[in-house]
Amino acid sequence: MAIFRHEVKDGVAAVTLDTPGAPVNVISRVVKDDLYELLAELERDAGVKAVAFFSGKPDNFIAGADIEEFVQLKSTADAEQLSRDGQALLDRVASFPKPIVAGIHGACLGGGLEFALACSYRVATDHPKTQIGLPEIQLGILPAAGGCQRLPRLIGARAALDMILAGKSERAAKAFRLGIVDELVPRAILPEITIAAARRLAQSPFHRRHGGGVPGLLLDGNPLGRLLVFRLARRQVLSQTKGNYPAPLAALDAVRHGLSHGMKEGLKREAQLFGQLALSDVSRKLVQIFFATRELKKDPGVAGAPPPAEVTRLAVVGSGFMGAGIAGTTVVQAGIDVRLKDADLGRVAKGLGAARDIVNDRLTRRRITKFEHTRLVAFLSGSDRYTGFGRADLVIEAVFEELAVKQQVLRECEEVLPPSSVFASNTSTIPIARIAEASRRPEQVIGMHFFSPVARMPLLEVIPTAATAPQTVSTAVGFGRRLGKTVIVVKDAPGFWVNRILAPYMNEAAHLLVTGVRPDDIDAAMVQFGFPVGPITLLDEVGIDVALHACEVLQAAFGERLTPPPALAALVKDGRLGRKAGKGFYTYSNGKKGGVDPAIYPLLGLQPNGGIPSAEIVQRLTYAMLNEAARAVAEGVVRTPRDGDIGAIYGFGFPPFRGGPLRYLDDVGADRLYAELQRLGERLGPRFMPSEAIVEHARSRARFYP
Ligand code: 3H9
Repeated sequence: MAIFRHEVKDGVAAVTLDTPGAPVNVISRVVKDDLYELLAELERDAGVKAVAFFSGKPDNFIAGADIEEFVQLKSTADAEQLSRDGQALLDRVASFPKPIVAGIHGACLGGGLEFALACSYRVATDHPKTQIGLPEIQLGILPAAGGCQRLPRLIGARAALDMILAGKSERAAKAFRLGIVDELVPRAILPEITIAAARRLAQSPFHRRHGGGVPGLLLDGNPLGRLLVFRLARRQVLSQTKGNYPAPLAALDAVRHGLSHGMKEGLKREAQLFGQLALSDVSRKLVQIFFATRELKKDPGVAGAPPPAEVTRLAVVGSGFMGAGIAGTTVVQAGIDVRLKDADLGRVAKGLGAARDIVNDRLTRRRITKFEHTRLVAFLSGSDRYTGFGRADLVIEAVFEELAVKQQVLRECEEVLPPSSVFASNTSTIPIARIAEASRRPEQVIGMHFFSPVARMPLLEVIPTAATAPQTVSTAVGFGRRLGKTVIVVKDAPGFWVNRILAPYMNEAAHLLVTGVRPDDIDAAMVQFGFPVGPITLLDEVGIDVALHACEVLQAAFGERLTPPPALAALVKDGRLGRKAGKGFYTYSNGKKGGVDPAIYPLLGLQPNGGIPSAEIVQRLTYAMLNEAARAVAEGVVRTPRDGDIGAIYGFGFPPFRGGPLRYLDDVGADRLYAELQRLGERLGPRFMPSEAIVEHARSRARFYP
């Protein structure tokens, strides 16, 4: 079957790209070859005066260059050539003697947008599925089929750098405002308007409007303004990436070089830089994450599971921060009825308000229309009784973290739920099997551990017990995915995966604190390592009381190595619970975090000292985590190292460019880790002693990723 098909009508060739058997269109070698052939044919055909270009995929225009091809690149020269080939093809498109108009609906990303930029004109649908962007930076590369040259020329350097360096995609309306898209239309009339534009351009090629707006013109128009734009962008990149990601700096270089030395030189620089980046360790790691995430999207969570049961109505017990977050996220993402229950109507009202805030936020960000907002809000309802639970396919409890309370809720739910429905607990500390002991149908009981804030955190841990039925697993996994979460299925063991490996890391941060290392020094070291926030800030965000409770649970399960330093309890006793209390390790004023609060020192009974080198902070914290991670993998807490790495990246922001803790462990080397842990253990205590798993890995020279 052909990749391209076309028909000519009244001088316009309407071309459709539809890669047979593929879920999305990507620009692969075959697509490139066929496009050359097609263009030659259209050029020869005197009956063709203009071209209108569409995708045959329902919600995808072109998802970019084929990422599968990057993995096979063996040398920087090959990679540079791949970029040059892409640039040559798009040169052909840009200099085609007849106008080419792109009719865009769905994702138009990376090489897909670069193709559209090479066209003479772009019409896009105003549909939410139409997302336009250059996400290459997220793969550790840069737009290398002319994107670093054409986008700034179209919309100005400032706006182009905003898009390229963030790697974020934009809605079509924003792309229209920026000047990337020339016309914004409802989906139903995309073909007509695109064809009409092609016909118009064939008669008169002058149509352009300049993008970038007034600030764009002022800044881009003169060399001094441009210098300022680049200087600011560089500063911002360095402050965000701490120099850990080479791609944004390379993209800056490619854009700047092109604007200073002309398109031809810019393209050359772009290709050279792509050559270096595509083979870099950082890019390889980020591409591995792309593939791992994609595999997880298709993984039912348990081998041979029946398809998930359909969830058309969710019930949530407990309308606190988590319960409300789950309710609001469900409404926004899945658009189904959600019933929220709590002990009294005051709490229910508060929870419904918080859930509604999540829907409101979508409206404020213009992700939904006012009409959709009204429709979604109507899905939310609440009660202080179990009314409405009789029709719930899934109930998620997010009540107080106490076994007896949770078991009581489970019993009450089972009185009213239909026989087929699934009961899930959002506990982070209680074994699911213990909760299920109160159930009459434990095969339908499971853990669904969301992270806070639910609307923003991308990970969900699903925790079956030995008694959980496979379909209960696939239902929980499928539902989590509908909420837009990346889902890992983990073992019902204390702390599950994320908190289990986070605990020794946080604990070690606390040990450093109580020896007088400054909180901001600890945070700065870990942010420089690549975490989005440091562990002490994280303690303040999570709540020092919550973190301490989680540590105590793990200490009860695993003993001494996870014992938190006793001094932390003094902070909790003082009501110093973190951001939510307006005071923690740091000061907070009007919701804004300030500096370290000196009041913590007398509470901890110490004076800050000169501290220790940041390399040592990093080593102690990360090695404590790696030791525990290896142990948990050996115990089967995660099904694969892939799940473990993705869980750590999406669960608490383990630096993606390091590939996750297990890939990082492979990079450090089990033998080196073993030796260093022994050294730390002798100096700092048995909590550092290498786990059996590390001993075994070091002995057999095993790797998590062979
Ligand atoms: C680039 O363009 C570089 C150029 O500047 C220059 C080069 C010289 N390649 O996510 P989904 C697959 S870099 C290969 O489940 P959704 C995906 O793996 C590229 N495969 O669907 C999956 O396969 P499978 C810049 C790709 O609706 C299937 O399509 N572009 C690619 O949730 C469905 O994907 C990007 O970084 C690709 N480029 O989301 C965009 N894209 O079914 C990356 C998708 O076998 N892609 N696949 O598992 C995305 O962000 C999302 O896939 C998209 C659709 C939003 C498009």
